[in-house]
Amino acid sequence: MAALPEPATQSSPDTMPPLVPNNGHHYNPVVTLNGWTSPWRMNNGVKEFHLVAEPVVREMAPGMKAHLWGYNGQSPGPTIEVVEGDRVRIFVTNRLPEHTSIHWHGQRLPNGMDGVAGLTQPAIQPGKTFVYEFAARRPGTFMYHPHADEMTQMAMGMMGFWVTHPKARHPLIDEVQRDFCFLLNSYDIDPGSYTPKIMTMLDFNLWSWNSRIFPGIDSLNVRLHDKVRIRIGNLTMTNHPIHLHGHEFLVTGTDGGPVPKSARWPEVTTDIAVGQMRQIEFVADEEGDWAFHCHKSHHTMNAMGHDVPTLIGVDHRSVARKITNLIPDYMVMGERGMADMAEMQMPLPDNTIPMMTGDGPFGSVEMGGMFSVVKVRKNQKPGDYTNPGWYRQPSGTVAFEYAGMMAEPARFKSESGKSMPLKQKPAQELEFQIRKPVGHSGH
Ligand SMILES: [Cu+2]
Repeated sequence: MAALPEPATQSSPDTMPPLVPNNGHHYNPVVTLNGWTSPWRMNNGVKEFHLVAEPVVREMAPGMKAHLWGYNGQSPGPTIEVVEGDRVRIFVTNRLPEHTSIHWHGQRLPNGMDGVAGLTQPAIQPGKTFVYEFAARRPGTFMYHPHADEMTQMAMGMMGFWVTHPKARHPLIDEVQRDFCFLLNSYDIDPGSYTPKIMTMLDFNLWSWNSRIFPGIDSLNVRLHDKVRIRIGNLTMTNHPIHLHGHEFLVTGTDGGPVPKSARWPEVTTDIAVGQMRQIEFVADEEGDWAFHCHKSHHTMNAMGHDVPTLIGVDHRSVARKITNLIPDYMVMGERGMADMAEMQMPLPDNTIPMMTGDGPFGSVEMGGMFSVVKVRKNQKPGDYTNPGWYRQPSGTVAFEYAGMMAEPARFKSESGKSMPLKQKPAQELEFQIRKPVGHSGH
């Protein structure tokens, strides 16, 4: 047992079933969205894990692969799941071309185990293995990531989730039937290329959950009336207001610990700032396919250019005719909005997916990025996480097209200005003609 534990690797980007503990304290294990939990071995009462930092190929969605850095074959790395009070030993082997370290975000631990290269330990050089060892003192929701060349290594996908279950019934940690977790991360990968641009600071083009983008993100499948917990950590460079349809939830915990019951309030959207984690909980008591997504509308899009002019209302048919003479494949788009993007068959470069896509039972969902669906079903068996397919709404409960007579709309006549009435009547409406200046002295 003195030797290193065999590192487990995962080649599939699918959501793996929960890892039910076969030794130690029993708990309801988490399900990592499009991820997995690391197995461990017991060694004289210590839970031993082996993480290998290495280059990986991550399928971000069917049809798009990224060359990332991660742990044990995937980005993010495996979820580490332990119980409060467990003594944990983690071997970290570095197979990257540069040095690294791992910081255990949110943990109470001896200072020298905090993983800040240069500050609390020497960096782990390529080819070397370091050992971290501490007790999981506090139950809750945590994450891990490098604290060495952090900008590069996080932009390349190095991160993972950590859950510490309470060792006994905890007054602030409820038992739940479903416990999901995932990290918010983002990449800047030009269409047709494979490696993230690590110098990007804000204008990322792929907004992902566990390095997956819609329609590559699995649905969260639960049974009607299940109590559901979803744990989310943000390792991007901006905040994400995460929004659930059809239910209200409580924020029951953060990476700082469980929230006192008196301090919880209902939400349908919770903002998760950079470096924060949120635990949300709700009773899934409405059957259906409920959208679950970041509420920043640009974060539910896939690779797109942002420096494109708005063309709504512009008639550019005559321009298009001239361009088509030069570029026969040229397509007019954007005149009526961008929804055409979801359906158009424009040739894409290899290794990218459309900006907005995803076929639902009623047509294109016109989404990408940070979007998934919580599927609540009466017939979902306890412990069954398989996808039940599309929800079939009872007849008469789906929005439908009005086929009656159209009345002339009654226009509301403005009566504004009563609270602070103007002294004089407003000036007559004027029509302006704007001429742009020509050169320095022109008007
Ligand atoms: Cu977002």
